[in-house]
Amino acid sequence: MRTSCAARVRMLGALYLAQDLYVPPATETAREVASLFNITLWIALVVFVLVEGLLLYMIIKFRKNTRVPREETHRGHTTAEVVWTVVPAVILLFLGFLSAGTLVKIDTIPDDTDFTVHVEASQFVWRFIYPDENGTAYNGQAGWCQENRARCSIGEMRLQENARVRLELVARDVIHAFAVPEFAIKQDAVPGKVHVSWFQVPDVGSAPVEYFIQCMEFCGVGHHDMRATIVVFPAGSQEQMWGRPTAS
Ligand SMILES: [Cu+2]
Repeated sequence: MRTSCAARVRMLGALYLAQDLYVPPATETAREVASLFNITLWIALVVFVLVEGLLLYMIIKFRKNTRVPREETHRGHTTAEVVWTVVPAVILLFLGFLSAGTLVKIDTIPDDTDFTVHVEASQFVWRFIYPDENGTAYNGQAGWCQENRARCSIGEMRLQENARVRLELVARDVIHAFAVPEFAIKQDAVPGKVHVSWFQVPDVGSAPVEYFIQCMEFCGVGHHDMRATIVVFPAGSQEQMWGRPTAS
């Protein structure tokens, strides 16, 4: 059978979209989130097939002009009502129980993070301010970036592999949301507040690896373009890390 050109284009489009939607998890936490997502998806799929299958069966069996014997119809059915209340409740409790550990892990900032990166969101850029050479975190001091030029970057967060990073997120104008799909983290940056988050940087081979940051709060006309990257450098490449020109 020959496949038409339009069908091939549609197939390629579907494959491209599917590939684009799938974000391979890069951290331990992201892998836990992905497995929770997969478990939820499979349960939802079974429920969907069951419910839609029953619906289709009912639509066909009790369609107009079908003479159904009176004894086959029901008005109220206690057992069925108990089953369709208890089963979803058990499923939800099971999923809640399963997710609780990961949720607490994501929301609890570990005491042993290696350093803090201050993340400033503004329409429509991400700015990253790192600790100074003594490891002192940015304290809001004016002129920090001018005095510590190498310790600030725009549009690119530079990190060494394997570091446990604490994030302090602030917004300068409107609400933004800092999201790294491959790390499964997403945290709002709200004007007037400091939100904290954390992640463990994955290991990379011998060359730097880039991960994608996207603002996930509709923050204005340039929202779609409010992207940045996390560049992870192999251990021991401090010079390469800070020798790069700052992206703008
Ligand atoms: Cu934004």
